[in-house]
Amino acid sequence: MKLYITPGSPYARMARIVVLEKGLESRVEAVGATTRVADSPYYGINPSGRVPYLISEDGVGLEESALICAYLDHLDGRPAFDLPCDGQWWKARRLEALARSMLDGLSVWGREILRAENERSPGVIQHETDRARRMADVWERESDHPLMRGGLNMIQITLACALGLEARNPGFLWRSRHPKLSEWFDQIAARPSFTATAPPSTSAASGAPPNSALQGTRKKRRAPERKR
Ligand SMILES: N[C@@H](CCC(=O)N[C@@H](CS)C(=O)NCC(=O)O)C(=O)O
Repeated sequence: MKLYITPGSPYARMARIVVLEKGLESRVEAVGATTRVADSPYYGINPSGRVPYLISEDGVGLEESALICAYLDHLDGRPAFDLPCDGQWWKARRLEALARSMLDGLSVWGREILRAENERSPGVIQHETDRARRMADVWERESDHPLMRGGLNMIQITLACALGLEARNPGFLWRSRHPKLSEWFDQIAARPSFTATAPPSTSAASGAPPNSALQGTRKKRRAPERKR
């Protein structure tokens, strides 16, 4: 099987983590894809141009991190990361949706700061900065949930890949006001599958909200957090 990835993609990281956690390294080859450029040869493989993308054992291409993770997790007939099917199912799906929501917002923010400086939208960056802060508040409360403390599952993988974007976005400073979440993240980030897939940091891009946007609302905002 071939798994198309980029090193900085949190969605591809989810699939890479499942590969490592399930011991599938010998069956899944990670292949670097060139995304977000005109005429990339990768579009001939995956027309959407997104990663992750898995060419499955029977040669069928799969898109979407959740689907790819589930496919890989089920290969041995003993899925480990599925959410519980009992009375906990809706609660688990709710948490998974919250984690996905945070990840999606952070990805929009990350994409924005990778643009050339004169093409970045201060409004988008501010909006995503605020969303990320609110979502970190939610997770500070939810990180005690038994599903977040028990065995590794898709909720935990999704949230940890979202929080791991601190390496890609210097403006994503969530730790100091979220000590429980920070402790939760450090534990999960120490797993070998997480350290092996840690995203490269981007020092060139500034993830901080533009000054003008901060100044316009300064009275309502708390001081920006410092990264530990
Ligand atoms: N919903 C998709 C999102 C995948 C996604 O947006 N991947 C980004 C990288 S983080 C991408 O490939 N972007 C390339 C593009 O937009 O052309 C998933 O869960 O797999």
